[in-house]
Amino acid sequence: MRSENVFALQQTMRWYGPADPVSLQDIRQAGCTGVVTALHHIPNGQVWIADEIMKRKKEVEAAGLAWDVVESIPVHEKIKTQSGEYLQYIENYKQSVRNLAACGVSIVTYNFMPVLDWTRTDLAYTVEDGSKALRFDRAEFIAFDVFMLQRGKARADYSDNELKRAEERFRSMSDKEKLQLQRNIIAGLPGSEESFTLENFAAALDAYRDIDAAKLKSNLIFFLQQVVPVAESCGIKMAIHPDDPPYPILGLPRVVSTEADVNDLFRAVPSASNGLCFCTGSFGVRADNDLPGMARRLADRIHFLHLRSTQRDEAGNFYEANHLEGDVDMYAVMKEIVTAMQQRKLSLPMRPDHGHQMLDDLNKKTNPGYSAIGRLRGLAELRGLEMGIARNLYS
Ligand code: DNO
Repeated sequence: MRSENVFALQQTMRWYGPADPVSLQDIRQAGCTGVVTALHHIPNGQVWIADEIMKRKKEVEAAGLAWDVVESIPVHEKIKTQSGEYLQYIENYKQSVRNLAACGVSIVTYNFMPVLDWTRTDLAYTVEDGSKALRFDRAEFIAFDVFMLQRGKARADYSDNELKRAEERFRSMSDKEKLQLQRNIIAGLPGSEESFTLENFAAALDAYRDIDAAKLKSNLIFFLQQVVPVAESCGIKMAIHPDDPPYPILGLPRVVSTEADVNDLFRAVPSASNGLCFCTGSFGVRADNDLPGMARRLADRIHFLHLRSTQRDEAGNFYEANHLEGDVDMYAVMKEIVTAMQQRKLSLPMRPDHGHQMLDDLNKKTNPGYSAIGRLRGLAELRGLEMGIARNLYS
């Protein structure tokens, strides 16, 4: 039972649209009141027209759900590198933001990771209970970078020990495993709007030849300076998603990995519409990210939450742990969120981010990380945690 005067999280799940094997009804039965979705069929860089937005909105509403959060309007690579028609792409982005506002959608999630969105090496890592999780294996990742991609400056990014381990791993892999690894890294995980082959991937990396972290951050700030005033004027909250994993990869800079990074963006464009998607799974891969402290200190700018945990080891590997286990102190984070919502007098949308493939879903074709039952388990656990904390604090 929820107390009427306590602000509680709005529970949502990501829905990939009509082709998603998880239906809107499944999501509703999981206890959600809304979905987070995007118009994945519109090519990256083009305007999302109102008709298309309304069509999706009506479809969601017909299932008894709301659509308040977009994840994501992708930021075109030309905007990140400030090349070619980037000013036109920024204009298109602004128009999509205006059209979403006119259709009553209020939060836009996006990221500014060069070339690749989120990155894992293994999409079916079996954990001890037999369910399957997503995993990042550092030796395999280095093996891809150094021996498969054969990136020119790759070796300089790793220690001798790491290179040795990567070489051993590479030698032990079959051709099939190598191909699978390559696909996992560059063919595009669910929600990534780009997909590469080994051939065109090198060219995509090359576009960043002269772009270091300072330049990428200034390109991001330029983008925000253009888009945030439009968002503010039409009541949209922009929510940047952190880098996953939260450090540079494949020689590409990443600039949304720490609290200091986020504060740079907030200082540069000090509008409440310039906000954050607080993703505990992404930030949580770095031991130096203090998640409860970040949830408290960044609270005013958090517009959307991805709640998930990861388990690291000393070798730099991590896998996606159960939502209440792993390195993220979900109790402490949730306490900050519940408190912040009462102070801000608003309900924040959240989604259980990813989940293990388990039970019946082990025999189904699922979007990696986005099967129904694992996310249902995560949501149920998070919902209970939230209620326990809220009752304890406010009743
Ligand atoms: C992965 C997702 C990301 C996220 C984008 C936001 O599961 O959290 O793909 O949607 O980075 O733009």
